[in-house]
Amino acid sequence: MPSDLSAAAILDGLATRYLGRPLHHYPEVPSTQDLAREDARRGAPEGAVHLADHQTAGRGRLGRRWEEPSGSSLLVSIVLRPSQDLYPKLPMLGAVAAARAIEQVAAVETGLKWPNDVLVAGKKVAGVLVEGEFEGDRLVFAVMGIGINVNLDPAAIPDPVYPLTSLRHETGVEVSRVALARSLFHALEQGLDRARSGEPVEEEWRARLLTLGRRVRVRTADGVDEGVAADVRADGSLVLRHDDGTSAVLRAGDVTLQA
Ligand code: BT5
Repeated sequence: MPSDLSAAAILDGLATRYLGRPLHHYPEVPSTQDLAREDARRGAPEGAVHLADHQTAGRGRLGRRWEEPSGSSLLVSIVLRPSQDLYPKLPMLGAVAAARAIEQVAAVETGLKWPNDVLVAGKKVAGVLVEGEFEGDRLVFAVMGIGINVNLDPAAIPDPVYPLTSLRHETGVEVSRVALARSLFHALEQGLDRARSGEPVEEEWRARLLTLGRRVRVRTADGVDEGVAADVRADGSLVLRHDDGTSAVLRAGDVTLQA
């Protein structure tokens, strides 16, 4: 099937200063994260993007797989050169930008599930993976990966850790990956600009989180924790209040919302 996606199609009408410039598009790669990382090591500027129609080794957080039938998804990796202070906020900025772009292009409501899954109708439609390159403690660059299920049949992904959906599945119509890419790059550039001008970018992220105030079960590297998602901190961590009144601050994990 010929792809509707190409660098030229996205660049034609892209209203960004630097995000998506330059733009590299491939039919199939192991992971766009690796291409963006290699590009950044060679000195690629902030905003350089690598996107693909299909990944044979797409990855999520904690070494998990990200999967999609070819041509069904938006799979992008973006080279970023943030300050050390901005780095922990990148997952929030990515999730907010993906949510904004989805709402604009597909006209559906979204919500965020801590830490950075985008949900539509309670199911996962997009995920964000931020990887940093460090020299000792010093951040050299970051690569932000975003995967959005656009025209995907949810049944094509077996045994997801969380129920999933796609924009076409929710709206009943094919959604343009070109329009979505443009909107995503624009929203992300705006978010980065706002963050760099000192705006507290965690506020929109917090406002979009469906998790707050809900009873949750969180799977972490240390096991399973349960309680009420009481708050989030500016660094993105989740404050979980246990039934016995104690609380825990969690930096990473997988949340399931309880009834
Ligand atoms: C994420 O990880 O949600 C981050 C996904 C980032 C993917 C992008 S695509 C472009 C770039 N290149 C890459 O190689 N990666 C990035 P996590 O929260 O760990 O979710 C992974 C889990 O989601 C898996 O263990 C599956 O259960 C499930 N999953 C896999 N494919 C999915 C899909 N298409 N939609 C929803 N869930 C999926």
